[in-house]
Amino acid sequence: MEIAGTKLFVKALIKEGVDLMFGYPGGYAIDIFDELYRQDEIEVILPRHEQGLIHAAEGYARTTGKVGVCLVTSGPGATNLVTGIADANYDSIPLVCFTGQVSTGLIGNDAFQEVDIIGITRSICKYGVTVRNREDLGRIIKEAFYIARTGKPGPVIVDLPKDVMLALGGDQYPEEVNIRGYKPSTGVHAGQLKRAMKALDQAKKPLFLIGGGVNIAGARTELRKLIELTEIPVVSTIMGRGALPTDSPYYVGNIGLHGCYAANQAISECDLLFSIGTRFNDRITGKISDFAKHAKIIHIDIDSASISRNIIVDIPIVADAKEAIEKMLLHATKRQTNEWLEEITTWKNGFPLSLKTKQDINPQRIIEYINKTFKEPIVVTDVGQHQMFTAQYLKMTGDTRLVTSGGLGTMGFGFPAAVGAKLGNPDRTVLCVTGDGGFQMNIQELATAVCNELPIIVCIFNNNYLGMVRQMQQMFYDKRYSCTCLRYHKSCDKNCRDLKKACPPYSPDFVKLAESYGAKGYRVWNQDDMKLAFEGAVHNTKSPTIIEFMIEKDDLVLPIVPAGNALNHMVVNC
Ligand SMILES: Cc1ncc(C[n+]2csc(CCOP(=O)(O)OP(=O)(O)O)c2C)c(N)n1
Repeated sequence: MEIAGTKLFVKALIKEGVDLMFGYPGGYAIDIFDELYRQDEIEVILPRHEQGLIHAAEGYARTTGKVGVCLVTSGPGATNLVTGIADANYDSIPLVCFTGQVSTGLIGNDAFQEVDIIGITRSICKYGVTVRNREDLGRIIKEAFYIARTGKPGPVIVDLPKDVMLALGGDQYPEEVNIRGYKPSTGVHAGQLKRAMKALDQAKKPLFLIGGGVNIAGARTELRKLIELTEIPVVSTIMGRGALPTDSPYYVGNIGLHGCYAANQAISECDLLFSIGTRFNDRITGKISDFAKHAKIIHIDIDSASISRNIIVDIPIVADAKEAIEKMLLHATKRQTNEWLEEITTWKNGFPLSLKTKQDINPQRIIEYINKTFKEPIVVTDVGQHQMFTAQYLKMTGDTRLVTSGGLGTMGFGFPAAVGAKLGNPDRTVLCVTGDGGFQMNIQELATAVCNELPIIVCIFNNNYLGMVRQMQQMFYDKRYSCTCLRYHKSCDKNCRDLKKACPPYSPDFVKLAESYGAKGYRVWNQDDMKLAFEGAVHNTKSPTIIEFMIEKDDLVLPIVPAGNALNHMVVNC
């Protein structure tokens, strides 16, 4: 039987198990939306901006393990996805993004709303293709889902010209894929694993470094077993947080630019670094020549291209983290790590994480309240100081999740990603920790959250500044606060260096703004307000609650490794 491309599209999505997707229509996607209108199996969520849409798809994918599906129109609809595509690519998030396109005969003609989205995104996605013939449609969609979710997951873009979608063709959707040149590796090289385990046995100061790959592979249980068995200490990247509970006696902390003292010190002093599922990006290595300089390095990663790219390793193993850890469990033995653990404890006790602030209400207290109140929440952050505070203080036990833009560091990610996370996890508490800057980047998604009755608790850390950049200016640019004050008015002194000056309030008023969308809003100045606001939020089960925390304007995220320095050259106090 011959059916239109649009009909095959819907059939394909159903076959792929898609029950929820994110869409924003337009002239070159209208026929597909028309087809989606006629069916009941796939729910289509309408965010208010395509950037919000793709971050929502990311939040959904990051918290459900399913592929996030986007459908937008051509031209501006497609270009509005670009930041999210890059974001998903860096953090290895499986997405299939369908973009409308002008008819094949018009491609290359500078037609209305035509952009070469495949060309634009070539360097920031796992795979991208324009479907030029109706007969290729089913195969390409099948391949797109397969590529997005296998190997190192990532975003795939499928560009759908209007005439292809309207053309009639076969109704078959393939059952299997066979892609020449794409064979995601499976299996673990036994010889390499043996070498790695031998090195682990010989080390006096062994250390595991856990990256996001462990969480993506769903290898938490296996990792937890491995650490209990070996008693080897663990440091993590932010993306690897939660793989081991933060209250485990073997968990040291995050490493990197804003890593904790003991973790950065442990990297610098260990004699064997066993890293799993991280690509050693510059934010975690600091000065490369000094990174783990006393250590033999073992690296397990699913992506062969990330091995020895930034850090030259001694024993490379290309493998899925879960499979590799399962194999390690067969050979692992308890290690004598007491002395090494004691050394680490001395660093931990000597330089615990703390925030020097006199204010009653501050980031640390807020996160501690969250730790105390919510059982295994999903905490989604935006990007900035609040993100680092969350990464430092959030307790991760059980299935608590931290969802954050790790690789690209995308402001505006947090709130829409929380929308996607809540849609994918209706029964779990979803909190979004964001800044007054970042929240304003995708504030329009309040409408999406209200319309879909999503009771997300949004905690805005309002310091009136683009705090993370302001911190760098304060510490390293002699307090020249160029373009970081969100209260700046054209009548202001351009050279103002007074962070705490009493200035007229900025706009918007977040409480009124929440109310204008049909959400709830609270402003919090002290701990009593905080308690009331959170209690109110818990009872508000049909719409988001915005809690605006009025925090200090000059708080600093410490420690910090100043640019170009080795990890053990941290500024701990200011
Ligand atoms: C899209 C985007 N633009 C700019 C930046 C650079 N940047 C990183 S953090 C930050 C400040 C964030 O300010 P805010 O959202 O208020 O959070 P805070 O740091 O104050 O907690 C900026 C501008 C970025 N990461 N992403």
